[in-house]
Amino acid sequence: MKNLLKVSVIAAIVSASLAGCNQEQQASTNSAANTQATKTLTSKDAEKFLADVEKESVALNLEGARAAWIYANFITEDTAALAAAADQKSTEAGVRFAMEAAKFDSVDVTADQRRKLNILKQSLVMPAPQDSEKSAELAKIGADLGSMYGKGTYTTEAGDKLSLGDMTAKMATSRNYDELLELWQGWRTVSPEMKPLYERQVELGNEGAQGLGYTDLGAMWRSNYDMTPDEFATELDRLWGQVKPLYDDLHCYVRAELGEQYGNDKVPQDQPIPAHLLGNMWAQTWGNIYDVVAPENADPGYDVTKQLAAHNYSEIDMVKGAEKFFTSLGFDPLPETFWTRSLFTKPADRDVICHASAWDLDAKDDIRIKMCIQKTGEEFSVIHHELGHNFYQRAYKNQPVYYQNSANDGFHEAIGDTIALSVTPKYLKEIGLIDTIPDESKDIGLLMKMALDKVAFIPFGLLVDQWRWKVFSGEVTPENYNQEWWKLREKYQGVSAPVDRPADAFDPGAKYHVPGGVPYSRYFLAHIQQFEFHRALCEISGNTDPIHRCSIYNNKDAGKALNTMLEMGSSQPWQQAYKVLTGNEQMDASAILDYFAPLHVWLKEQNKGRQCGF
Ligand code: X8Z
Ligand code: ZN
Repeated sequence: MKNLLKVSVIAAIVSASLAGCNQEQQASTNSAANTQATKTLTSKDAEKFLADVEKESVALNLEGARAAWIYANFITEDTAALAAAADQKSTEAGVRFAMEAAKFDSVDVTADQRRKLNILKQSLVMPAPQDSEKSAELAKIGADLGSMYGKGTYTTEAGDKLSLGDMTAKMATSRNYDELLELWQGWRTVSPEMKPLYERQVELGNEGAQGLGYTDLGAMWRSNYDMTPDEFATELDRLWGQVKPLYDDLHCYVRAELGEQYGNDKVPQDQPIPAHLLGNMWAQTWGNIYDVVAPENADPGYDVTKQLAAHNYSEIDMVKGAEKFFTSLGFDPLPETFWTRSLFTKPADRDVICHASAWDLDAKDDIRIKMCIQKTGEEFSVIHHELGHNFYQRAYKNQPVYYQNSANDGFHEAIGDTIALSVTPKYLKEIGLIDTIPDESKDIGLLMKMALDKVAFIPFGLLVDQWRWKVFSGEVTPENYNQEWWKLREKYQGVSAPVDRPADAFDPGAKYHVPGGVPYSRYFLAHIQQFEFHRALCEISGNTDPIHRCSIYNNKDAGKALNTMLEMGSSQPWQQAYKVLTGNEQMDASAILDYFAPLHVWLKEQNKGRQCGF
């Protein structure tokens, strides 16, 4: 339940990880206590240890994944207790494996063994202290936080009881300032009660990470990228620095348009944008306000949500549509069990965790998604996103269990999005969802819609973990959780709380991944990577259109190249996997900047004479 991809001991052990030879970690975990033991250990011992762990993990994985699946599909006190018990068992095993793995730090082992040992040491997402009472407490907190979020509702002043899905749908289309404000504040009433649990989770998670030799849990999370934790933080800053000028121009233009819509008294033109006006509960993607900011004369003239309705698409039709894209590239169709075991719609009679996720129960072929699908263009993209996880899981299933993971966690998040970048007008016409392809004069509209989702997301993708890293390191203490959250929201996104927040507010808790304990930098990375993957695949497919009009649909060469990277799993440092597809060993924002270059020119022109910045 903690993990969106694989909810199991391997989730706990491997899923957030990229194995790497992180010397710093090796040294720090090589405590005096185990120096004696390391003298007598050999590579042969490592081989046996790794084989034993592999066996134990496979069994624990299936058990944990099943418990987590049932819980997430049917939230009750009982299922939460069962899931917590399974999670405790997995986490305790993970901690034990990590401690044992550290005993091989000074042993001369093969490169492959070293990689596997490092994976064991680095990749617990929420490590427990070595104390069974505390590990039980930590597991229970995780389940309780998940339940609070999953069951959260808000009853409006008019008396309607709304789920997050209901509120999300309303915020996408409402242009009523007060109604939006009520929904925005309403959802944030679910999180204050999470705060004491979250504080305790931070304490226990830190204690667990420190027991494994890390300074704190944030450092442990940052150690999964085949570079030192500090290098990783610097890398994120570098990438953000590349994108920021484009973001700033988008922000400036959108703020001006919102000023026209709601009045400059409500949207002051020299301040951050009120967070409830951007069409999304967290202001993380802005595509839903495309109609408010659409460029005059450049509107492509179709709306995927309306086209899905016009063609009577059901939720399953949407999933079948997304599957077809993958099979058109040469991937095998999803197994029959995917269709019978997945959850596609919100059940009327029970609480479920609606936040979309993709699962791999057995590392064979029992892959599923769990999603309360809404019939919108936005959700059509999310379905592609989820299936990207499933096709990745299937591609690496023949790797040893240690490597059954993406090259780094950004890759897992980027694959489905990469495919969704190929959902272009040409493709929509090909599958019969639209009748005519808008001509080039409409490109700015197309790019604007895409930028509202992709470019707007990037600072949000960065700040969630900037906040958590400060919380984990103790730089930010519980009294300041909420103020710091808004400080970062203003600094990176230029978005502010529309009203003073109550003293007990815990607004980070209103975002799934915080109570869910899911690291978030992965989405930031994915938004950079997916444009590099798209550019590379388009080149392979022989595309001659501008990159934003390229669709790799039906192109088997592109599918083959993609699969070559996917089937590597995490068997190599991510840089190697990256190179296989893009030719580069370093992430770079030039692909996203090239993609949006025509829009950026246009935005600069629109912003002439405006006072940008926040
Ligand atoms: O959580 C998700 C996916 C599941 S891994 C639906 N995403 C992030 C979010 O919703 O906040 C996808 C993009 C960002
Ligand atoms: Zn995802």
